[in-house]
Amino acid sequence: MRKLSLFLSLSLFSILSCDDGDLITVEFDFDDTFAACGELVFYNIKSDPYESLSLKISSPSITLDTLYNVGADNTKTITVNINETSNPFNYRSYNADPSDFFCNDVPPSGITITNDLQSSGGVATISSLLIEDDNDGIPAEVEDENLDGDNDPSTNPTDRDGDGIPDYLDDDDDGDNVKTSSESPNYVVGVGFVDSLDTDGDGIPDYLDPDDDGDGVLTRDEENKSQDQNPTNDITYSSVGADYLNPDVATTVKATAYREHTIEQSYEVDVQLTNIQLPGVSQDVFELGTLEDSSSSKKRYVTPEFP
Ligand SMILES: [Ca+2]
Ligand SMILES: [Ca+2]
Ligand SMILES: [Ca+2]
Ligand SMILES: [Ca+2]
Repeated sequence: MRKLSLFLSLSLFSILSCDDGDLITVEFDFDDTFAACGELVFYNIKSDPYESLSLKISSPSITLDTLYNVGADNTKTITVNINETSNPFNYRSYNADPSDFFCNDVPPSGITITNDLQSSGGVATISSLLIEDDNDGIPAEVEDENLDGDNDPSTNPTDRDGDGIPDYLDDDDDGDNVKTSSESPNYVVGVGFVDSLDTDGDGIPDYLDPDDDGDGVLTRDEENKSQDQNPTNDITYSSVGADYLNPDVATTVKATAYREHTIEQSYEVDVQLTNIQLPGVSQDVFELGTLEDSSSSKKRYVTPEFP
């Protein structure tokens, strides 16, 4: 939890005193995540005591989907002018838990606002960042050979199977139609790769080896039983297992396509307030925090063009 602080003048609150003349510090103890609802309210609530910070944005052009619609660099920044009519920012205190106060058409009974301060101005800067990952168990920075030395997997990206999807987003890194997560790369955070599966013992781990059993037939072309771009269900000898891991079965039934790839998307939306003007408050920069909302996790699906 990060503590958010406002400097309030003695004329408004007489809670703490300090040596800086007429300024005092009040710590609100709000969490560094906030919620969203409607079109569009951001709010951060806390208990003990019951308080909220909220920013309403009344612009049809600004919705959560707008904020997720990032540019080619996976970022977006929007600024909103805070005012007392269409885009109000409020600090409120309550006599009871305000959890149901926001996002309800019918205001809950039994909750009374005991103090309501509204900013007469200021600017809200909303910053969006999209982070994508293949969720294959290997961290993005480990999947990139970093040939350009900038530690950014997205620049000059490594693409070892040449399917057009960089390895850090590719859930089938060797393009053999067996997902990396099913090829036992065995990456342990803080340790590295531990006994990555290498079926044919050629020094190339299965997740990067297009011919896992070393029988001369590409794994993706060991489609002997069902031609469904899935070598894991082609089993001639049940006592041995899948043909792509059995060097004694070397029959070529060519794959005709890549499998669909899934790319996980995570949107981070941060709101920073500058020059807010609550009565008696003087604070240049104020972090509302990071949005916590189920809509910020998405997926996209890509099926690379087959060679
Ligand atoms: Ca990968
Ligand atoms: Ca694979
Ligand atoms: Ca191998
Ligand atoms: Ca093979």
